[in-house]
Amino acid sequence: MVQTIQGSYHGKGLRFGIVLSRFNEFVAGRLLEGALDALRRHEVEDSDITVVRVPGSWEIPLAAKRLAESGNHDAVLCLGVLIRGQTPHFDYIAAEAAKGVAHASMETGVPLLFGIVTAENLEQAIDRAGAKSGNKGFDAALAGLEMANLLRQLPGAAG
Ligand code: DLZ
Repeated sequence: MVQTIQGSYHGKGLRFGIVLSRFNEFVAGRLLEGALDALRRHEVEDSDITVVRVPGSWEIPLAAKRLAESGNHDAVLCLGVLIRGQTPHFDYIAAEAAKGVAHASMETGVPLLFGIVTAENLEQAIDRAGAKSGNKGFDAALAGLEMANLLRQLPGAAG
């Protein structure tokens, strides 16, 4: 008999951190709305959600790591919007943000979810923040719920 372990989407009693980049705030704000909508629909209490705002996506990993290290969050959602411009900035920031979030998650053992939109232009970014292509904030929150519940069942879980 195959044993399959997977996380549910139950949110009651779970505590979430959200790190939100202020850059491209018009779109980033929609990611936050999407994430909060998903968490609330799954019975996460507002009092169990902490939102931390940082200047840009470059700063997300450090703030997310601090939240993860605090031991006060079952998962941390990393939300930001990177739009390719005329300079190589985009590639540097996107690569380091992705690496940084992955690293911090592995180091702390806390699920850090990658909800940073990387888009070629504003239209693509808007599409991924609640228009044509879903909402990456909502998706990150669902993944966070699932991972938080999954980790409770895997070896090494506290309690
Ligand atoms: C500088 C910069 C640029 C050009 N573009 C973006 C972007 O599209 N999305 C984003 O989240 N942040 C951007 N930033 C800001 C950097 O992430 C960072 O905040 C600054 O370089 C200061 O360290």
